[in-house]
Amino acid sequence: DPVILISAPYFDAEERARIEAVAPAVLAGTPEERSALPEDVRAGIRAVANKGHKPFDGDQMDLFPNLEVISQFGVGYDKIDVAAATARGIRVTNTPDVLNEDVADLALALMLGWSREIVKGDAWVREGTWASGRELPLNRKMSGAPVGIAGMGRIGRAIADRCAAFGMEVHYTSRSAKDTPEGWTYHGEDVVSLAKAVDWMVVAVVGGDHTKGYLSRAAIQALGKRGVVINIARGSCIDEEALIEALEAGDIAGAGLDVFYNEPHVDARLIALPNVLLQPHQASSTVETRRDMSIAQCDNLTAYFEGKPLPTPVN
Ligand code: 8YV
Repeated sequence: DPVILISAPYFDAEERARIEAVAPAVLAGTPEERSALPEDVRAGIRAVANKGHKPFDGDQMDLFPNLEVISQFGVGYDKIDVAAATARGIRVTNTPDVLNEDVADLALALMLGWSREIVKGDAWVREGTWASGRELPLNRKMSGAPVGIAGMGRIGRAIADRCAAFGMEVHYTSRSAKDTPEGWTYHGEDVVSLAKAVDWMVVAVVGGDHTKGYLSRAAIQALGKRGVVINIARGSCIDEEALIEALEAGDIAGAGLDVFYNEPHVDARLIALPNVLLQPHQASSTVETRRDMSIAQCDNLTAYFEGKPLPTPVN
């Protein structure tokens, strides 16, 4: 009988097989499918393997009276109601660290892709514009520019290290000052002060209620006309309405975004803007890292079933 609930439809065959190698599992990827499971099946469930960004709240937890652990595929767990889990004595785990490098790589790809107009340049060649004798219009230098990292956690640090390798002047906000190379400037939690100091703003704070709109309207305005906003965190971490208005008005220069408020449905105004580089929430989506995330998810499930300490607990 199943003891693990696979609570999202996004697992590929290999990831699912890895979960099923831990213990027998049943897939119910939506709230409707979960409520439709027979009561005795629900009572047998002790663990949830979750993935993606659909809410898993207290009501969902209550469908499974013997649920003890929720193992998230991903570092972010903002869609799991952790307070509700804790109140029910349910442990939550995530998959930190293994994705830091890929997420940082995508942040730099967005920065370089935006500044050097990689997408436009590709079309310039393919569509024959170059062959017809027209040069690509000049674009913008990234190396050496001042960059703000909003949130100097593990991913923020991986981004900052890459920016430093490009000779960029690093500024950051964070809950506490970090042990950094000399010359990096700490702005406390003052994201407006950070924005005033830089042209590039990379959002790398954790998602969740307490970081909703972290990059505020005031911070976006403080970035100024050369400002470029990069987001690899969560759509909720930016005041998206203020960002769109600033982009449309030319108050800032552009944006490179991997995450959105209402993803996968991206605001039509963003799609219409030429100065925005868009990606489909793919920062951790390499074969190598997704395998490591799957293993990390299952390591937490295995540890739980063997009564060992959970490798990466959240609560
Ligand atoms: C994944 C992510 O898209 O790790 C995260 O927090 O946002 C991404 O790596 C997601 O978690 C897949 O479940």
